[in-house]
Amino acid sequence: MAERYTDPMTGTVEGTVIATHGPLVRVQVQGRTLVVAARRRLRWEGGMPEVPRLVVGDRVIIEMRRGEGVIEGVRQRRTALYRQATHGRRAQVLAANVDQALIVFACQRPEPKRGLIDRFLVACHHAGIDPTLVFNKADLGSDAVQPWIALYRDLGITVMLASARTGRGLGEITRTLSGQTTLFCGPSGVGKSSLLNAVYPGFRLRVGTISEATGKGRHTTSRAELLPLPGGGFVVDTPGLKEFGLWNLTLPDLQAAFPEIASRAGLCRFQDCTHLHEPDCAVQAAAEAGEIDPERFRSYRVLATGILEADRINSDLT
Ligand SMILES: Nc1nc2c(ncn2[C@@H]2O[C@H](COP(=O)(O)OP(=O)(O)O)[C@@H](O)[C@H]2O)c(=O)[nH]1
Ligand SMILES: [Mg+2]
Ligand SMILES: [Zn+2]
Repeated sequence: MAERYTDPMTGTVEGTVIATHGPLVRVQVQGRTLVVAARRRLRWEGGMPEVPRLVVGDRVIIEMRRGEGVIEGVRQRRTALYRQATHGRRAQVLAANVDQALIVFACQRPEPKRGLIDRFLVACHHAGIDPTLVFNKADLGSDAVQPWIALYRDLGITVMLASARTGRGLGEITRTLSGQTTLFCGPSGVGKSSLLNAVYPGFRLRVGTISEATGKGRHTTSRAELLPLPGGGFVVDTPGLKEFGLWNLTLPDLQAAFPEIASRAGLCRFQDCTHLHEPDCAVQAAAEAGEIDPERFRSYRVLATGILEADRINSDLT
């Protein structure tokens, strides 16, 4: 069985955690799935992480003994996707080593919201994963989003038009997913499951269900799983990912996620300018002159105000 893949020098195999079930862990090893236990004391390469629990996407080293595998070590995580725990302020790690996110919106229905698009883009930047914007349902018309496509491309973001119905853009999506670990995110009803089914008919994901958005019902724990792709790579499938990624976001983090703001910040009078109300602010001047897109600047102001508000509440509490 799995001995075929064992490194003859060390007696170990390396794989990717695709699901966790209490003490047992499902691991993908070179196209096959093993269910193995983990040692109680794992060897965390590069030091113990803040949350020393195995999550999907972790690269693990499995010791093979008489056909039984036990996870003994974990490679250092390249990226970690955080989600604010429902109760308290502790963060949960949802998935490790995610390479990229496909941020899916519909061209028209449900109506794409610029504030939400920018929120996802900030979350990706903060998590260190590459975003790609996908506008689906192009078969119903894409005129409304054409100016946005130009805008986001100018900001250096890859933007695709797609239709799960007509097949438009599916080749491009397949190539983008190949060999990568990809998070599909976006509001419910935009066609994420439909796109995945169209690209990989074997998935047979349920279409038109809202459980992922509400997080209610069976999936209250919102534990993530990785779906292995036929040609290598994974798709992160998790219910309730709407709020992902803004954990621990500081104002400088936020500003860094807006290239059109970061590139002008050096020209403001104050080095720690929030670009919300200060005099001689190069960013506000550029926005007034129409050099920064008004909706983008609005997204920035909403998120920045939220961060400053939370800081103020925290400092009042301490
Ligand atoms: N016209 C059109 N409808 C689509 C397309 N993709 C998905 N839909 C429909 O949109 C609804 C929501 O799709 P679903 O895949 O469940 O969205 P999800 O919530 O993002 O996973 C379903 O009724 C789909 O049939 C598309 O490209 N064109
Ligand atoms: Mg779905
Ligand atoms: Zn400023």
